[in-house]
Amino acid sequence: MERKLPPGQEWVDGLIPYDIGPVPPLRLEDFQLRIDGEVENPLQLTWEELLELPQAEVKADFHCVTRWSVPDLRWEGVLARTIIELCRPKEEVRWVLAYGREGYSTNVPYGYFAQEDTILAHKLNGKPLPPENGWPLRLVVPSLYAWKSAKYLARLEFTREKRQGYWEERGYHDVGDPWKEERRWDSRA
Ligand SMILES: Nc1nc2c(c(=O)[nH]1)N[C@H]1C(S)=C(S)[C@@H](COP(=O)(O)O)O[C@H]1N2
Ligand SMILES: [Mo]
Repeated sequence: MERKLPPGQEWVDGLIPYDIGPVPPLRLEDFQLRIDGEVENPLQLTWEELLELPQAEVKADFHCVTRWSVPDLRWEGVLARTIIELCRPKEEVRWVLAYGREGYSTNVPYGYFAQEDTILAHKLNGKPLPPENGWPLRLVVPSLYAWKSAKYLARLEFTREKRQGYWEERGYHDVGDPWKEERRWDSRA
């Protein structure tokens, strides 16, 4: 079977960690995931509560804007669609801001967040997420470049207005679809 590679990408064997800065330590008993913004039912989930939600598995390729792609990563966790059912975003919601506990943020168009393969992952290839890949929880949006997959996930904020995250403020694309090569805001497909 031939595997499709987005334009301008090359296959590599494994993830190459990228971090904007040091990540504060965390004890699982102190873990909190805030889900707020324009939603009918804001949530604050503990680690135990997260694990009690329906669990799912997603197999997907991972595409970094720096031109490497990793095939067939197996993520396990809670689907974004499960989170959407629980928090019930309002009709006007167009964006989801994902925040890491070290201060990272990224804006994800709601339509991509709501894809069936978007997952809040706590396992990678059958093992707990390695520290450098976002332990204990990361967002994975396989349909977008990897900078949209916020590691060390601490909060999801649903908004109607666009607010940019860390890389978007520095010129990267608000959408970031690898099949359209939406690398920087001024990129041409
Ligand atoms: N919290 C957080 N998430 C992040 C980043 C970051 O610096 N902090 N870097 C992003 C970038 S630029 C990429 S390419 C991927 C890399 O994922 P990896 O470190 O698991 O390979 O994580 C994304 N998510
Ligand atoms: Mo990246």
